Formats: sequence, structure tokens, C-alpha cells
Amino acid sequence: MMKVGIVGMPNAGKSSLFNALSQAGAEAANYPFTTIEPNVAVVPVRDDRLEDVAQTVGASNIVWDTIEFHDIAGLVAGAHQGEGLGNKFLANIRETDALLHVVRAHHDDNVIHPEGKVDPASDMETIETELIYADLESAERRHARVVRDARSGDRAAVAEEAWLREVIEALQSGRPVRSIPVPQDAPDAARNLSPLTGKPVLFVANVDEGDDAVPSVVADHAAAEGAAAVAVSSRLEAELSELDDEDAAAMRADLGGSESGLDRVVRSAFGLLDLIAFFTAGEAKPAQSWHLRSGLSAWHAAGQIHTDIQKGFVRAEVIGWKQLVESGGYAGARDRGVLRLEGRDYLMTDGDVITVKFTP
Ligand SMILES: Nc1nc2c(ncn2[C@@H]2O[C@H](COP(=O)(O)OP(=O)(O)OP(=O)(O)O)[C@@H](O)[C@H]2O)c(=O)[nH]1
Ligand SMILES: [Mg+2]
Repeated sequence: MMKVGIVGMPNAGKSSLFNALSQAGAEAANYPFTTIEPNVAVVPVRDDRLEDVAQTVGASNIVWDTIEFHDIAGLVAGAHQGEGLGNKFLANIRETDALLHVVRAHHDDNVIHPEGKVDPASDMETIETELIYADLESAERRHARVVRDARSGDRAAVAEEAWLREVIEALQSGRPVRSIPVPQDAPDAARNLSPLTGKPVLFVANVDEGDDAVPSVVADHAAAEGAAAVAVSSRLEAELSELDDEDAAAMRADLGGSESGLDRVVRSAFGLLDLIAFFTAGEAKPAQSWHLRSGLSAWHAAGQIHTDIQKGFVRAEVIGWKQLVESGGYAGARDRGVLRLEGRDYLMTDGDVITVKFTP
């Protein structure tokens, strides 16, 4: 499961977007969590391919993989110094895989802007500066600790210490942590720091209702950072999420849009990490979707499903989802000879359906 932190200025529209997302999540049939904090929304990632697979093999139900969104309060300039409790909020999203940066681009005069005027370029810069300061503070703290271990000559500590010095220098000159490659001798250095400016970012331009183009000032800024951008009206999405599907679709059509802005956000957030989808499915059992960084093996896929399955990995039966559907199920696939036996090093491909044989 992927975790995404939502950042942005106060009143940018973060919670409206979050509410729309959590409404979408609350409707999911298979809600894998019993308790969840009020600022965490779990959203299913739907995939038509799995619906076909589930129907073909006669699965009992479908369990979607999910994305978790974390809403935090708006950041103001000076948040890193404890202004507006920003530091505490930032700590809450250190463990996420990616950031969603909500930028106000709508012109509703009834909504107060903390700086008194709508200026996406300056807002994005304010937030990025706060993220950089927050990282600088944790990098300095981490450096003070690692420098002691480095003195003892520990190879990983020496490499991490040197990396941290570079990181601190980069941050001081306003560059993100992602611009400094992690040293081979200290592969855990990035995880130890979990820098906010090391995470991929999706810019969400919160535009006027009925508008669905990303304003060029946001698009250009995102492009300059190699980041993605989407346009959404947070308020509209929050309102639509209160309606049932049919009414929401009708209202969306009235406004001239087709695709749900939420779908766009979920899909783009997902695209931030280089992930492939794979499925598990069997007769009278739940069909499930999973995600894995591309370039990983069947053994890694097994680890996503369960650590015990990974530990006892013997071999895997693998088939592309389409081949499985075209064969009418596993028996047909076996007859046609398209159900393959693969070992632990098999490289997983997007859309694979896998059954892991393991010794408990
Ligand atoms: N017109 C319009 N108003 C919006 C839109 N998105 C949010 N608003 C309004 O802006 C105000 C603030 O929205 P929130 O979603 O609470 O903003 P936030 O970013 O969570 O704010 P903080 O939590 O204070 O940082 C609310 O009154 C929303 O209804 C939008 O797309 N269009
Ligand atoms: Mg909020």
C-alpha cells in the first residue's frame, strides 16, 4: 500500500480534497482497516483487469489495493520554526512515499488567502522552502549522531556522514535532498533521514469549478522539477462525493467534465512511483490487486502478499491477466500450456496473475 501526504498553504483546499477522497474510500466494499485516524483516508485503486480476472476464475469477491492519504494543517512561512505548529504536522508525513502539493488557483473572493492574494508561484515556493528547512533541521540532527559512529571507522557511518554533509550543503542552497544520490556504502542513509524533499511530488492545482486545465504557472513549475501536475476543484469534488454515483455523473456532465477529478488525482499519485500491478485470484476466494516497484521478482511479489509466503517460497504459477481471461480460467490455461512455472527470480510484469506455492 502506498502512502501519500497532502501539503499546501492554509485554505488551499487540502481538507476539501481529502474529504472527497475519504468519502470515496468509505464507499469501498473491502475496507481493510478497522480503526483509522480522522486525518487518514484509505482509497481503493480500482483496476478493470482484475474485474475480468475475478469473473473468469469465479472469485468470491474483489479486494483492491489501496492508497492512504494523510491530511495535515496548512504550512505557513516559518513553519519549520514551530510557526503554526508546522513542524509537528510535517513529522506526521515523514513516513509517506509521496507528496501531494495542493496549490490554490481558484479565484473565489469568499475564501481568504493567508497572504492576501492568489499567487500560485509564490505559494509553491513558500511550501517548498518550509520542506527544505524541515529537512535541514533533521539532516543536522542526524549528522550530529552519525558523526560519532563515523569516527569509529564504521564504513556505512563514514559514507552516511559524507552524504549528510552534501545533503546539508544542498539544502542550505535551496536544493532538495533528491538531488544528492545515496552512496552505495550506506544504502539506508535515505531511509534513516526520510527527507520530505526526497519524495516524488504531484502538484494539484485547485482550480475554479468547471475548469480542468492546469494553469501554466503551476504546469511550468512542476515541469521544471520533473514533477507531475493535475487540475481539480477541491470544493466541487467534495460536493460531488456527497452525491450518489448517478447524480454525481450527471452534475459532472453538466459542468462539461467526464472523468472524476478524484480518479485523476489517485491515478496520477499512483503514477509517481514506478509501480506495476499484479493480481492473485482463485475460485471462491478473494481476487486481490497488489503493487510492486517495477524490476522486482516473484520473490518480492510473494513478500507483498505475506512474509510467510515469501519465506517458504517454492515456485510460482504465473500467467498474464489477458491470457487467463482468454483461456477461460486456470484449467483452460493449463491445457493450452500458457500457465508458466517460474522460480523466485522471475521478473514480475504488469498485469501478471500469480499463485505462489510455498512450504508453511
Ligand atoms: N470556490 C472554491 N472554494 C474552495 C475550493 N476548495 C476549497 N475551497 C474553500 O476554501 C476553504 C478552505 O478549504 P480547506 O479544504 O479547508 O483548506 P485547507 O487547505 O484544508 O486549509 P487548512 O486546513 O486551514 O490548511 C473552504 O471554505 C472551502 O470550501 C475550490 O475549489 N473552490
Ligand atoms: Mg485542512
